[in-house]
Amino acid sequence: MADLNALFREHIQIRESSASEVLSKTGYDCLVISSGRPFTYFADDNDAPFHTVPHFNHWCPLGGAHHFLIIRPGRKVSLYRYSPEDFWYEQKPLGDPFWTPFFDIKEFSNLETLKESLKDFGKVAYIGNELDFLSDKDWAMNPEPITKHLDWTRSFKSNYEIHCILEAEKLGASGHRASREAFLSGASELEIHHAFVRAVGCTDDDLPYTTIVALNEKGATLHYHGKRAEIHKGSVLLLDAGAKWNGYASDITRTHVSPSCHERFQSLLKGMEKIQQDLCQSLKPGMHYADFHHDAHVRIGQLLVEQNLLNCSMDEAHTKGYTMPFFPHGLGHHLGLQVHDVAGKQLTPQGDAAPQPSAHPYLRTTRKIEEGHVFTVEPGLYFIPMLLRKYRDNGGANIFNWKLIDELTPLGGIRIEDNVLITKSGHRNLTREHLPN
Ligand SMILES: [Mn+2]
Repeated sequence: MADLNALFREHIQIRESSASEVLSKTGYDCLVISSGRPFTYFADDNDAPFHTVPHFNHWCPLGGAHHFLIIRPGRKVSLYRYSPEDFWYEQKPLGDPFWTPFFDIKEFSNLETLKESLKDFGKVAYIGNELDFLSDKDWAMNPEPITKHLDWTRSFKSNYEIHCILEAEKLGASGHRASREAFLSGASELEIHHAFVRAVGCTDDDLPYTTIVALNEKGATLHYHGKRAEIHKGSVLLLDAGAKWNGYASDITRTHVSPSCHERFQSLLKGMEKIQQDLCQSLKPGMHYADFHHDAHVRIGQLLVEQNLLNCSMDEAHTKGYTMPFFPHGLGHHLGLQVHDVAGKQLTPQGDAAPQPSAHPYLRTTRKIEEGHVFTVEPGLYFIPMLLRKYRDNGGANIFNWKLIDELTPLGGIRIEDNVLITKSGHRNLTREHLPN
C-alpha cells in the first residue's frame, strides 16, 4: 500500500512552490480558490450533480460546495471548510483523511461569517465561480496569467496524481471485466451499464463521464449515450467507461465481439488492437502529439488496404485522406482531474496556443509530449454512413469497397483506449497494468 501521506506531502510542496512563483511574477500576495457553488437547472429547484472546481481539487480532495483555500507564499495553506447544520441534506463530518495535516482547517457553519473572514490577504487572485457571492471584494477574478499557469502545471502529474489515476484504472478495469462478461452472456446496453457501475461500486453521478455502451451500429455514434434495454445478444460491444478516485479519472475503451461476429470485423479488431499497442509502444518524451496522431492515420490506412476496404496504395490511403471518414476524431487527450484535461493545446505556462493542424480540427492535444504527461491513446475505426456518403457520391466509387463497407456498417465500429504516462525515457501504460486486454 502506497504511503498516501508522503505522496501528498510531495504533491502539495510542488503546488506551493509553483504558486509562490506565479504569485510573485504576477504581483499578487494571495491565491484564493473555491470548491464552487452548485449549478441549479433553469426554471427548476433541482441542482445538477455537483462537480468541484478542478483547481480546488488539484490542491485538496475534499468534496462539496463553498469551501475556500487560501494560499500565501511561506505559509501553510488554509482551508475554510463550509459545514452547515442541516437536516435537509446530509453534511458528512470531515473525519480524519490523509490530507488534513497539510492544511490549517477552519470550520464555518455560516457562509456570511466565512466571507467576512476572507480578508487581510493583501492583493488577491481568486479562482472559482462564486463571483456573485464575492462581488464586494476587490479581488482579481480568474485572472488569466494565473489560470493559464495553473493549467500548465496540471499537465505534469505528481506521483500522488499518478497513484490516484492508477486507482481509477483499477476500478475502471473491474467494471470493464464485468461488462465484457455481461455482453458475452447476451446482456442489453442497460444491463451492461449496470454491470459496470455495480463492479466499480458507485452511482452514475460518481462516474467521470457518461458511459458509452454501444451494441452493434451504435458504436459508430462517437458519443452515444443511449442505454437500449430491448436489444440483446449484440455482435459487437464498444464500451467507453472509466472510474474516479479522489477526483482523478480513468478513461478506458474496449471493443468486444461475439464468437459469431462477421470474420472480417474480427480481423479488423485484431488489427486495431495491434495498432493501438504499437502506437503506445512508440511513445517517448520529445515527440509531438500531432505527429503521433498522423502516425495513427498511416497505420489505419495500411490496415484498411490490407483488409480490402480500400483499393489504393498504402500511401494514398492517408495522403489522399481516405482514412478520415473511418477515423474522424483525435487520437487522444490529456487526462487527470478532468477527463478532457486542460492544457493539451498550450505551448507555454503563459498560455500561448500550440498550432492546430488544419487537417485535424478535432485533435485535443497538439503540444510536445513531455515527461509527466498522462493522456489517452484511442485510435478508432468506424463505419459512419454520414461521413462515407461524400466519397460514395463523388469519385470514391472505385477506391472504397462499398460491398464490404455495407456488410460491416451494422457492426458500428472499433475503439481501443488506454491511459499512458510519459516517463523520462519512454512510457508506462497505466490501463494495461490493471486491464491487460
Ligand atoms: Mn477518451
